Amino acid sequence: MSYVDEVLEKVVAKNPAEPEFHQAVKEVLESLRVVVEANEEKFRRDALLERLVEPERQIKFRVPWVDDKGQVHVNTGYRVQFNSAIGPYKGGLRLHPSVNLGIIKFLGFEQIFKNSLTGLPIGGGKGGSDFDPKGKSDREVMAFCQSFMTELSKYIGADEDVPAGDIGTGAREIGYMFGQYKRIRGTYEGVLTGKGLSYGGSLARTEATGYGLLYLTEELLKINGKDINGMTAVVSGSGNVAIYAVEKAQQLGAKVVTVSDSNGWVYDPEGIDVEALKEIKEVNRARLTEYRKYRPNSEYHEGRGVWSVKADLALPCATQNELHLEDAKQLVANGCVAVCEGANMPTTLEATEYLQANGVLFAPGKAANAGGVATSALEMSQNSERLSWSFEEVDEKLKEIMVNICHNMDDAAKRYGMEGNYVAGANIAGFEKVVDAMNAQGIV
Ligand code: NDP
Ligand code: 2IT
Repeated sequence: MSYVDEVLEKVVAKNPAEPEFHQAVKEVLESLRVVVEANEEKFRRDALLERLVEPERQIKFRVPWVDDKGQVHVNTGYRVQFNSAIGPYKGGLRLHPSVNLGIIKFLGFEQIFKNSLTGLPIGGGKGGSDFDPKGKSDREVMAFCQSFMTELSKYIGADEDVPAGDIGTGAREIGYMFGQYKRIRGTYEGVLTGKGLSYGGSLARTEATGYGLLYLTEELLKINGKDINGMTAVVSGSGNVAIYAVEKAQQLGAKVVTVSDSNGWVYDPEGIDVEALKEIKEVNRARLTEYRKYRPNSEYHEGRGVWSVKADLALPCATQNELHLEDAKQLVANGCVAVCEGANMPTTLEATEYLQANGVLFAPGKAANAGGVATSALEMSQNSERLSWSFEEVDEKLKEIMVNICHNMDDAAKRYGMEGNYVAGANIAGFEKVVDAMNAQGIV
């Protein structure tokens, strides 16, 4: 049996009931086959792939907190410190009822290669909890965040592990967590990114993932002889990534006609009103049903449906496995030319294969959404030098990083005879640097 198949079997046997983790590992290892085969003897002897798929450390802890009525709740907290070969662990914290160890491991595994692709010195990690911030008062969210950080603070630090936002974790949660870390550890340090501007945050971090997605998309279209200006786009999600993806897509001349949340989706034939979206989601923390009050000519539909709308460009920006084979077929039938992932692993393996087989340009999340973590690393740099850069300076660096990622994944795919396969290109380019660092540091 080939080394890749052997390790894939072991991962499934050793980590039962973690389908998302299996999926992420399968996608990466399958596309690394050529690289692994070229080094099979050495990699096997060094158990390189076994070390790559086994987190360096997994922390799981109890998070008790009291609601506004005096009732105690218990959630589970996680931090998976996956790989520190190229830098301190770096990656977000997801707060969503669906969170379990397998979800955090898939996200942490993806983060290793994503962080490597940024070219910045950050290792891979991820954390979170099955806590649901939706419908909670600010005080309840604070109570949860303080309890969560009381335990997490034992394992993180500016040079050890630097968490940030993800689904359900935004500026409010990062603020409460930062305050509690400082109070417990007594140090004022860049232990979290995505901080507010008044206490060490970076300009452009809020916009970074969505903007970065569009910088990469624009470049990808350009190297394939296409222009984003004038295209119609469908976006899923209506959170941090989706909002700034819509904003930048519009700035680049595309018309975005959809957004969604977990209850339903909006179709606005005149183009999404991004200021209305910000007010609904960032200020009022409301549902998308509110959108029609701002734009009476738009439609609201319950359930899923974004991928059924005719568009040149599809940008999934909500969550994992939200774009299925049937959706991919509809996109292709409607003449879609590119799918670029703002979320982590939003496209199923079958849908990805179908899109690629039908000539759709497909940029995987670990490349396309790397702008968020890249700008987090820029926030770390600013914290280290105790300076703040201007919006333009950060945005310019972000753009340069995304354009580089685009070319690096394109070049890596070409080097291995897989031109146009950006999944393989991103995985190979990310893997090469991590493996080089792992080899240099011995068996650890
Ligand atoms: P937010 O919490 O700000 O927004 C998430 C959005 O996705 C909401 O509209 C939410 O709807 C929707 N959503 C979440 N879970 C589901 C679900 N199970 N089914 C349907 N819709 C869902 O998160 P972000 O925008 O930060 O994150 C979105 C994606 O981008 C995630 O995959 C995240 O891992 C990834 N990402 C985020 C980065 C960042 O910097 N924030 C960086 C790189 C990737 P609802 O409000 O109804 O739950
Ligand atoms: O998935 C991701 O890259 C993030 N949620 C951002 C991580 C970070 O450390 O900024």
